[in-house]
Amino acid sequence: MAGESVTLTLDAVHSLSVEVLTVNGMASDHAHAIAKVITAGQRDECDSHGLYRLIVCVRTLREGKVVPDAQPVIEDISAAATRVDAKFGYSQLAFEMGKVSLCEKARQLGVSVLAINNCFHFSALWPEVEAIAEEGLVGLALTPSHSWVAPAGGTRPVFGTNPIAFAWPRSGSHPFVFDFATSAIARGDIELHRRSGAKIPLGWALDGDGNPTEDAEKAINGTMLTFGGHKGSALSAMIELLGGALIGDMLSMESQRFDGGVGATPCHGELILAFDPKMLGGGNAELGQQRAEEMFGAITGQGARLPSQRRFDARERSIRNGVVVPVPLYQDVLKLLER
Ligand code: NDP
Ligand code: PYC
Repeated sequence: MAGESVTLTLDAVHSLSVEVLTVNGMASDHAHAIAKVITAGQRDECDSHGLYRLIVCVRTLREGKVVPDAQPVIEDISAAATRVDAKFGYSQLAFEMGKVSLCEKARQLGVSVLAINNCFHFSALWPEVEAIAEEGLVGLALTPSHSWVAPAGGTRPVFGTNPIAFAWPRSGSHPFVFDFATSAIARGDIELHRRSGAKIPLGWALDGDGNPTEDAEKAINGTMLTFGGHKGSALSAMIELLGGALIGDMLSMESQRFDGGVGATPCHGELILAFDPKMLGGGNAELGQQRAEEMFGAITGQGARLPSQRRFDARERSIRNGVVVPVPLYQDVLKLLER
């Protein structure tokens, strides 16, 4: 342990995550699936969705909210659509099960949709769209959360932090991936500011009286804002509709009520789409790839960076050197081993 941080190997992050979850009652298959995305988050230096998430997962377990050994049930809705009922377990196993059918159907039909219902969802979406891109398919994923975010022009929460993620496969390099909350920032990031006592930038949130705030504690107890004003607000509403109303699942406001003030992981649905460039490319998918590469080159050629490049660089570093975890967070995670 050096100074304010501790360095852990990726194997150590994974084993610690599995141990924390199983000691707190999570079934082994779920614990391993969750540990995999937590390790990936920590590895890619996505601090708001790495080891920190164990704290909320354990609260969700201890409060008896999540079904720790839920067995997802897969349903073939139509030629193009698959549903997985997560049965009020965490989302990761449901995604792993549904992905197989999602990808098979996209290859048969050009496009396919996966609806996951009744899942507790805490993770970043890029692991899912990257997994679809690894299959040579284009991926799009979105999900509601808890209603923490005001619509543009309002001051009361309606929307979740509602992330949307996209991946485009590229030969010989990482896929093109973006993944962002439609709030100005993920709530997890504000929680990390609160933990460290750091100020937040204006534009992220309002305090309880509806005034702009730089205080993370006031932001947590107030209202978050969308990114890009009315544009983020409309996208966020779309995510409520596609990831909730369309697929027969709860909106963020309902997820919040379902939580009953416990502060558990949000519980709702998720919508994931896959597109097959070979099927949709008009007989010349290669040309589509060349066009995409020309655009990526025009972006990076002027010194701008592609989304996810920071993450991919962090991934290489972490695989080589392990991950650096602040001591207070490491200690809080170790405390979760005590029942
Ligand atoms: P950020 O604002 O940190 O990043 C959003 C995206 O923009 C990333 O793909 C990032 O790539 C990219 N990006 C950032 N800066 C630049 C730049 N200068 N040029 C080009 N691209 C850039 O993310 P958010 O705070 O909005 O979200 C963080 C995570 O939280 C997401 O993974 C999201 O899925 C997750 N989340 C999950 C929720 C859930 O309910 N499950 C709810 C809300 C958020 P890079 O990573 O390389 O910087
Ligand atoms: O960081 O906004 C967030 C978040 C919500 C659910 C999981 N992460």
